[in-house]
Amino acid sequence: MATRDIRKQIGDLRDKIRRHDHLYYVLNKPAISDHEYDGLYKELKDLESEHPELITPDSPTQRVGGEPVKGFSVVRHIAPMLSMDNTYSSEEIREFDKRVKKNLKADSVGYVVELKFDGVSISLLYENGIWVRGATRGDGVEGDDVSNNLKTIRSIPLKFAGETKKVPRSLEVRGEVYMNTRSFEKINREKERNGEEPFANPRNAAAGSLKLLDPKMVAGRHLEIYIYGIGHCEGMEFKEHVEVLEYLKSAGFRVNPHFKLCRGIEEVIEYCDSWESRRDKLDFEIDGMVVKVNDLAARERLGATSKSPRWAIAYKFPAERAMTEVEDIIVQVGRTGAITPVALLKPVHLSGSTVSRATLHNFDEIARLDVKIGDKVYVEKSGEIIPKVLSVAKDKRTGKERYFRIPAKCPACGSKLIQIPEEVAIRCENVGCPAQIKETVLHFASRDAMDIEGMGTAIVDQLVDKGLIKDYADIYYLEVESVRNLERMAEKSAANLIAGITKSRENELHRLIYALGIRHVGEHSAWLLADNFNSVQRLADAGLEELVSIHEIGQVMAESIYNFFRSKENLKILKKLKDAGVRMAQAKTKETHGKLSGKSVVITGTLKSFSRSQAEDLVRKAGGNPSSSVSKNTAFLVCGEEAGSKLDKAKALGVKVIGEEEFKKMVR
Ligand code: 0OX
Repeated sequence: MATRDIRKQIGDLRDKIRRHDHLYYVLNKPAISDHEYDGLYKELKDLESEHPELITPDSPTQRVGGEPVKGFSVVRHIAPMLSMDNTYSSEEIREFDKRVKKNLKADSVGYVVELKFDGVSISLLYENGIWVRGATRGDGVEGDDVSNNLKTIRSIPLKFAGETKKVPRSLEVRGEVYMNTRSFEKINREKERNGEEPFANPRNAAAGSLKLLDPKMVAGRHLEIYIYGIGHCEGMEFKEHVEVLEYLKSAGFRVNPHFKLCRGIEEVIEYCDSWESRRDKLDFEIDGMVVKVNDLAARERLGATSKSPRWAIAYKFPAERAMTEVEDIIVQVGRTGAITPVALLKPVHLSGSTVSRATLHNFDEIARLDVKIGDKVYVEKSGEIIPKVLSVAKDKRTGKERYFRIPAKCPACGSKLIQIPEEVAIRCENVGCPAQIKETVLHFASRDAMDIEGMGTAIVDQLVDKGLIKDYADIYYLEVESVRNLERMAEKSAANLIAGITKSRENELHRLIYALGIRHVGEHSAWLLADNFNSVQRLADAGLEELVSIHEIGQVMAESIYNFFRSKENLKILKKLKDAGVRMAQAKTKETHGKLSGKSVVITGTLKSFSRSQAEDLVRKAGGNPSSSVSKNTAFLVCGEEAGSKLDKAKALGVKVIGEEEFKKMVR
């Protein structure tokens, strides 16, 4: 066949597949069987492998093409991704309306009310109707380029639908990636089977999946998306938000049908309220509604405050509550030996998942709530916070409820529990307590520490209970043979786990310092310690005075670090880590010092990883001068979330603006 014919055949097949993808993934109206679809796909795949020169990035076969990556590059959004003001009452919504009307000098304003999808905000960039890239919100100015992962979401068009009337030169589309309730539960069941920590909620599951480095794994997570607007647009004009939504729909994007153009604020409130009771009928989670001014010219006139646009507001639903019964109260032993009481509940459905335990924080809280075993209680779950017991329904008491007695002995090792003066917590002080070992190992392996995949509760429990490990250093001496026989451990997972452990030997020093589990040393302090000492040995040798001389290391933390390295037990574990080949040092970071030498740097907005003073300190360390006001002498502005007027001034003066990620790279 002539190349021209093959080109046409490939083009037709692609169009056909795109149309069926749209029918299936966007409109939920498949027109052919899976078998027929697979046939079309295979035909295209075969033709493309015979003619690889004809493969284009927008081909449906290129969705899961990317290989695993080491990390994501950072990209700058053309228009910043703004955040929204939140309200929790209809009164505040009425006040929002008053403000809008006053600013616009208008008697009535049309609002579009949408569902507020509880997922991960993303931005997709298209040029002339062809997919360019997709990125997370990040700090609003810059985000991670997660294109290969987003491409696995089949409802995201790689090319606008054929019938799209007009196509803009450049278009940034905004939406929310989410995981539906069924997929969320399925993935958590799988995670539990593999002995991994389940996700706390569908939002975390979606965020975690989007950050996976292997697109093939992301494809297996079945993420979905709803598109709710545009950021930047060049080469096309819109007058109203409803028109934008209609256009996006016509171009093939998945726009949720549940939005309403309301002609007054009372209609807005009514529509919002109607969804509060209907939300559980959806197969995904929403955490409220979004109210937006429909007229785009009016939006321009309203502009934005230092934090968010004046033309939109989120109406958040109150956290869901439910009543259930306390079947028992148990105590858990934490990493540091602190004992926490936990209520075991009769399972109850709450905010998209089943809740069967709730924290009671400490024994004072049990007394404050006056909660007994057998009580009916109200529980609440908001965001990723572990469910908590709000109050006891005392009118439902039958007289059969039992008091909970504070245990005298540790439930894990039987040691006597100790109440430390000035502390609310009761502690088990036995360093060999298996419950504490499990927690320290879990912390050591956790994502922000040594990041060892597969080292979840079910596996760690067995490793400790079977005596295969006595501390976290022992994990480096495990062999495939010894883990293969653990329950819920398939042949491949055993090899994967050992591979994960091996890989972690090379981790950066700050991860290791955080993983050691020194009391009071969080991620940021671990980072500072790594930067100042460059090796575990140097840190271990540091005296109290040297430790407190480091900015941000206070007396309490310094003592904790000092004591940690004076414990014979800990030194033994450190030696085992070293002998196992774990990287215990890093190259001196001095050469980066002076990178900002003599430069004036201004920081605005909220940064995710540092407080303002931490960030300024980093600037100083790199030789720069932190300043509080933007001028033409400012080298650059570091822009965090909810940036204020400094951002406007920097833009007006043409001062370079960078996001948090770029800043981190600069100062490290
Ligand atoms: C959502 C959602 C989020 C963006 C900045 C001002 C209006 N989570 O469902 N954001 C927006 O739009 C914002 N709309 C939504 N539906």
